Amino acid sequence: MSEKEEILNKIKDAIVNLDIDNIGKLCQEAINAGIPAYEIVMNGMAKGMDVVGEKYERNEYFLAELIMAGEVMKEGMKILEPHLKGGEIKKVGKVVIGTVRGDLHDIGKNIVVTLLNAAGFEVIDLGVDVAPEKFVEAVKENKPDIVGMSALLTTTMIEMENVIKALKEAGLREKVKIIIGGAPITEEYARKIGADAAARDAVEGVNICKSWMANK
Ligand code: B1M
Repeated sequence: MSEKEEILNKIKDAIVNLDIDNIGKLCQEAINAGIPAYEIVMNGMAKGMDVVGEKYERNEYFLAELIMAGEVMKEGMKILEPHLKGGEIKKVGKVVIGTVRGDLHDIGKNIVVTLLNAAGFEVIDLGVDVAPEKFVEAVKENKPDIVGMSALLTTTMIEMENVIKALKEAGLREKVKIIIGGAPITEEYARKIGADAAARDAVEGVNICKSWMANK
C-alpha cells in the first residue's frame, strides 16, 4: 500500500471509529503529504461515512453514532476547508443553495458551497430544512443565476419538486438554472421534476454551474 493510501485509510477508519481526537491530526498529515484536500474528503472521510451508513443499516450503529460521525467529519473539515478555498477571484455568477425542507444533512452541501466559492461564485447559503417559500424569497431578493438544492433522504427528495413548483408559481422558474444533488438523486429524477441538472458529487456540480455561466 502506498503512503497516500495508508493515510487515506487511516482517515476513513477514524470516521468509522468516531475518533474525533485524531481526525484533525490525520487530515493535517495528509495535507503535509501533498494529498489534495478534495481527495482527502472524497477518498478518506466520505468513504468512512459510507461505512457508517452501512453499519447504521445493519443496526450496528444507531442515531447517536450518525450524529457523532457528522461531528468527526466537521472536525476534519476545519483543517481541510482552507485548502479547498481559492484566492480572491472575480465573481462568475450567483447561486442560492440549501438543503430542502425536512432534511438536516449539510456536510455534502457545505462542500459544494466551499467549492463554488473557490470557483469564484457568490453563494447565498440558506442552510438546512429550507421550505419552498424560503427558496422563492431568496430568489426574489438576490436574483441568482442558479438555484442549488441538496437532499440525502428519499423522503425529502420530493421537496425539490415542491421548490420548482413554487418557483413556477412565482414566475421565477425561467430566470434561473436549477441543479440538484445528494446521495439519492439521479439524472432521471432531475428530468422528472423539471430540474436542469443532477450532480453526483460536488466537483461535477461546480463544473455544471461553471459551464452554464460560460454559455450565458
Ligand atoms: Co443520516 N441518513 N439520517 N444523518 N446519514 C443517511 C443519508 C442514510 C443513507 C444512512 C443509511 O441508512 N445508510 C439514511 C437515509 C436513507 C434513505 O433515505 N434512503 C439516513 C437516515 C435514515 C437518517 C435519519 C432519518 C436517522 C433517524 O433519525 N432515524 C436522520 C434524518 C434527519 C433529517 O435529516 N431529518 C438522519 C440524521 C443524520 C445526522 C443529523 C445524525 C447526520 C448528518 C449530520 C450533518 O449533515 N450535519 C447523518 C449522517 C452523517 C448520515 C451519513 C452517515 C453520512 C452523510 C454524509 O455527510 N456523507 C449518511 C450515509 C451516507 O450518505 N453514506 C446518512 C458525506 C458527504 C460528503 O456526502 O452528503 O452525499 P453527501 O454529499 C456529496 C454528494 O451527494 C454531492 O456532493 C457531496 C460531496 O461530493 N451533493 C451535491 C450533495 N448535495 C449536493 C448538491 C449539489 C451537487 C452535489 O448541487 C446543488
